Amino acid sequence: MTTAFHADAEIASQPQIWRQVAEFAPSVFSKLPKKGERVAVVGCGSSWFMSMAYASLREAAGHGETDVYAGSEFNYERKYDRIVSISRSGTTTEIVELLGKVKTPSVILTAIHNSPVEDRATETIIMDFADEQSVLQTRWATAALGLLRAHLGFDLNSIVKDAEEALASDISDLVEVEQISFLGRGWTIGLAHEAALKTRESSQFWAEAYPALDYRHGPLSISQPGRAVWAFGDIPADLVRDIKSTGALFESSKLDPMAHLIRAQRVAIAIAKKRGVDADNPRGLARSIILDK
Ligand code: F1P
Repeated sequence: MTTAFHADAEIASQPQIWRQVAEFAPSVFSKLPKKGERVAVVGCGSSWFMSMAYASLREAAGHGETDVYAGSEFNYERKYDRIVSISRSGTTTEIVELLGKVKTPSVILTAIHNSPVEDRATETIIMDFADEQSVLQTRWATAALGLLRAHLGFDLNSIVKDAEEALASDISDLVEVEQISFLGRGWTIGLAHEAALKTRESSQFWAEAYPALDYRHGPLSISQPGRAVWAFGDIPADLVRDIKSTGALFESSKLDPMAHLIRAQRVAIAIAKKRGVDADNPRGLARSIILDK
């Protein structure tokens, strides 16, 4: 299948979307957690993985303790000053229910106006310009994380060039492998999970994700020629050596890790095309998971 997917155009639009996010971000900074607040970040699927990345970055930046939960696994016994939730659709059942139950001040980051989450959250940030036609989340995920990075003081405009480079780079070797394990450290662990989810969703392809140093605790056994290990951000030289000695293709990059994720999105779509799978409509997935009660 060589047809273009909505996801192709959405992935390619990321440099432009990141510029828009950089311009939009200061207008909503007052809705986001203050320095020193104890925060929980929640989301499902891609929105959970972006939550993971943000939580790690926020705490590392000295903004305060920041926990992260999949929407279904929130710990209602813990006390937080604020809940940050991410949901492109604004209709995901776990997030709607969670925000309906808690009394904690909350802010929802969504792409949709007048959604059920908006009624339940204290504050709403709507980035409709980053919404997507594909069921697959690509630019929404990086726009959401980009906004939160901007609030932590990061200049998104400084990595637009990296995004352009990731879009123009050669991915042909990676499209030929039979399996990919994605690795990260700190905030890039969320990116590794997102990259693995992307390849599973879009092309029903075998991909996994681990904190880099944990990869040696067993998962390394699946590494071999014809498979790939993909690191987001820096990983220790001795781990790179151990990975390379298995004969697997090793991918790493000097690009900003969020821009490096664009390469993984492209690989995911290219594999879908190679396998004749409809990347815009992943098997068994809807744009939003709304559970029957
Ligand atoms: C979360 C999510 C996505 C997934 C699919 C279904 O959606 O699980 O990660 O790719 O689109 O929903 P949302 O809460 O961000 O709308």
